[in-house]
Amino acid sequence: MTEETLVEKVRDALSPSRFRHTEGVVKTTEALAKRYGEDVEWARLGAWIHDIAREWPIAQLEQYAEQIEIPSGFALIPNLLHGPIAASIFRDWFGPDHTDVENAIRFHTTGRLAMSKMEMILCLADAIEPSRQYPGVDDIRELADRDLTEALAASMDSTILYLLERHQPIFPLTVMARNELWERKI
Ligand code: DGI
Ligand code: FE
Ligand code: FE
Ligand code: FE
Repeated sequence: MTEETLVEKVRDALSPSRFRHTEGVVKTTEALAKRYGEDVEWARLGAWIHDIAREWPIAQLEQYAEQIEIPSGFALIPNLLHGPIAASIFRDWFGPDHTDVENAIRFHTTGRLAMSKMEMILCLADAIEPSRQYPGVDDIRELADRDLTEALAASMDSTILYLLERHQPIFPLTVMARNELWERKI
């Protein structure tokens, strides 16, 4: 599948505002891939597809999730399912030989332990693309240009804070990823 075809499929799947978010993620992913020496073309494809299932109704997410392998715990928080589902769609469309991009899509919401550069780039780009607005985002954008690990650790702090303030469940893998990223810095 070409990038052009993928973009049209993503446009069909998303509201205009989430499509704009995705365009921002593609731009930011490309900049980070160049900055940190990752494959720009594959990173862009991962960014285009990362939220393709984001607006599916919960019933559709859960039905699809039954057909594929879902990392443990993801099914408890429906908001986390769109990553693994998008990863599975990516594999269907682009084949089984791009597991690094596939995992970047799969774990873009949560992060995980021992993240690859590709995984870190997509996860961070999702959090800092130009249309994202939350307290501290500009500091994280600045950090992103200097230090990928520290920027991602800071963005996970911000996600965890956001969830705490709303009394939402916090996915343990995100906490483990966040701890490990800060440890890498010490
Ligand atoms: O898909 P996006 O909106 O671009 O962003 P995302 O994939 O990072 O996050 C999707 C949603 O999942 C967002 O509303 C925040 C939420 N989320 C992320 N991590 C956790 C979480 N929700 C819970 N309950 N627990 C988490 O650890
Ligand atoms: Fe997402
Ligand atoms: Fe995210
Ligand atoms: Fe996103």
